[in-house]
Amino acid sequence: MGMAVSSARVSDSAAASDQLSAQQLVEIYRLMYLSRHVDDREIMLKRQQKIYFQISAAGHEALQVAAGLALRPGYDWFFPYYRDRALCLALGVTPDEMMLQAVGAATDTSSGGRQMPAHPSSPALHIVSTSSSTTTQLLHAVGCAEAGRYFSRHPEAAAKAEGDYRAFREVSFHGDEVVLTCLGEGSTSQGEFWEAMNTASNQKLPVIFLVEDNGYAISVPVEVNTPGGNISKLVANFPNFFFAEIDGTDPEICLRAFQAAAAHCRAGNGPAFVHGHCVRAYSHSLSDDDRLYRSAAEREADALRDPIAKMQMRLLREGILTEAQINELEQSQNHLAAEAAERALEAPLPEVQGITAHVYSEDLDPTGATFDHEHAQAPGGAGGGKAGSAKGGDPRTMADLINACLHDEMRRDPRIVVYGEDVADASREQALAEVKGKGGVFKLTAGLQTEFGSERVFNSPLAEANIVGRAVGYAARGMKPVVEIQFFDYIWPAMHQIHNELALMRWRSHGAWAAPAVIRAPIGGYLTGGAIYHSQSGESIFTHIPGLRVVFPSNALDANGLLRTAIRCDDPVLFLEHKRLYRETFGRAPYPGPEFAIPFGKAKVVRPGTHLTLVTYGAVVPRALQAAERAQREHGIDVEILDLRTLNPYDWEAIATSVRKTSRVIVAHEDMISWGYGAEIAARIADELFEDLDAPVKRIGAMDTFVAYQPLLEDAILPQPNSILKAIVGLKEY
Ligand SMILES: Cc1ncc(C[n+]2csc(CCOP(=O)(O)OP(=O)(O)O)c2C)c(N)n1
Ligand SMILES: [Mg+2]
Repeated sequence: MGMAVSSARVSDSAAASDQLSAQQLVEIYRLMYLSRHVDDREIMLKRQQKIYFQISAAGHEALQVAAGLALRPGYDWFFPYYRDRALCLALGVTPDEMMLQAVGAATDTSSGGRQMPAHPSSPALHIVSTSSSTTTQLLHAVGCAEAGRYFSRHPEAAAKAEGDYRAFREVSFHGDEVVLTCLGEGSTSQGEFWEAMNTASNQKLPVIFLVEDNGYAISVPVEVNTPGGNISKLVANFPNFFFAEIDGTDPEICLRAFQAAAAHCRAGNGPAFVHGHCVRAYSHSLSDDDRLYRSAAEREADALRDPIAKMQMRLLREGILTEAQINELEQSQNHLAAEAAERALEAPLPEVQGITAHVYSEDLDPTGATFDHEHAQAPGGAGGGKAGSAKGGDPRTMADLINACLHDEMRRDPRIVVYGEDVADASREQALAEVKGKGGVFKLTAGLQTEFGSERVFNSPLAEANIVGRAVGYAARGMKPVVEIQFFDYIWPAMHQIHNELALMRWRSHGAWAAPAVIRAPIGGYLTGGAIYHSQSGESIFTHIPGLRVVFPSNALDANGLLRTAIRCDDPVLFLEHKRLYRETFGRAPYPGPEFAIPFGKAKVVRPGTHLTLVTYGAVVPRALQAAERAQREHGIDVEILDLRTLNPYDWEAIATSVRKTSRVIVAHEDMISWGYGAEIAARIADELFEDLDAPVKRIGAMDTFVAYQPLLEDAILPQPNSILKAIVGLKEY
């Protein structure tokens, strides 16, 4: 199998024709052998129950070492997968670092004992923390490449700034750096593979996709995952790519391919796709036994293609090393691995007190005084969105003040990019000479592209995982993506990225990496006709994700101040905007100026009262206010209403203070009642405030079903002022 190159010129042909020196060949063999031996050493430790998991690069070494040697650690960027030991060794990760991760040591620099072995991370080498999820890393690589391009075109954006996340996000860029991301052939079945290829191709990004094709995805052979059995054939029509399909067991062929791929990328011609046919020399992992599903003949045929054996034969055949010299070299590498293992077994173990370290940023606290401009407003300046009005003026809607905040923050911080479905004014810029522009299906991003240009405000493909996955890559590189999911109802394709990547990046890398992006999502019902797929709630599914901040404002001013904090803070934030509240008369406010921020975790007493506490948020706030007015008027019941404003973190102190005062409490929300957000709050009140209660904790929420189209049904499904009033009266009389 030779190297088949198509679709692009090979600009690095001079390098490609150079002979590799004997010294280079020996170094390649050394790295390949070291990788295999670290694997073998780990397998021994696993059998002795001194480590707890093992997955090997065996059979992939030629491809990986070649990739590592063709690229530049600490200059280029790397998004590997869980089988990339040889790549990491070639980039400069040490056997010691690998063994420390295998034992789960406190001094495991990749994760502090949190991730399995072979899940590397190294800020110095630009290896971004990887998860066990197959293929999520590809979209991170795409976002990282976009960020690199952005910084090289806007170097001023890289400047450090105090007072927000930028103080803690290092930025480096060169203008011609390449991003490598790796995956197995089975993983090309994942939608995110195609989503990443789409954007890399469309935007001509300098990303090398390396498919390490060992013919199996655990026990599933390639033809089951890939129609026709060859991924290269399926991707061949993507524009702008350099393609190479190669014998991934021959490091020299591999090196040529990566040199050519890197040259194509560095020259700005687009991405590259290197498809290496290798072998899986061992089973999938030590938890797998391939004799259960592979014939002996097949396994023997693979053994004949083992890259280590082949390379050793070559060195002997070409007289580069004698048998004695090979033995000597191998012994020296065996020592390295053995000593690394010994040191790791002596290493200190992580302290249990440290378990929750790095769930959130420890540098910038979004609940702190930095963001408290609510009580001491900074002087206003020019700003305020499309109108560019000064602070004050007529009361404006929540939609207006969110739009104003986006304008203000984009003016202030050149690292912000805004993208999502339909968020641009018009992707075909020339149309803007004669049309007003779209600016989001709810017009929340209106005018941003017109003011800040198409590099900072643009439409994404119709693919939610693409939106969030790229945001992880952007943010890891130091940018601030403020992305939109068009409807909360369609956030689910992005769930994998949110749950396993965005929110976890910091904790799993023990603070080395973070992805402080903002996801804005219109949520909720009460729309009359919104029906099942435009009325969904579901915030508790996201408050159940450690590492993710969840914000849910009920009025224009809060939305403005909380979005500012979301954008400036150093944590990933899900910013939920209730569609019904976007343009309501309720909760309008004058523009508060470009520095107005509200800290997270601070509830607001929107109606003081003495008889009963009602804890709520979002679109239930105005409905609860209506119910409370009637309770006062018709029943003489004085209800205190707390608007939580942020759901993670939430203001326990405010809840406790109010409940201690009233001794009766209802938790009300629009989402379904069972397993809803109120269940947690009610349980905690019952647990910690039991002595203060004169009645059971009550909950109000939607019926346990989706929201129906017919308004009669919608009204019955969602909580209404009447049902809230009934609950208030019932609880007061309890
Ligand atoms: C999203 C996701 N689904 C399932 C798994 C479980 N899993 C781990 S590896 C693997 C097979 C991957 O095969 P391939 O992409 O060919 O890579 P290889 O391990 O062969 O190098 C599966 C199904 C996972 N880690 N992530
Ligand atoms: Mg495979």
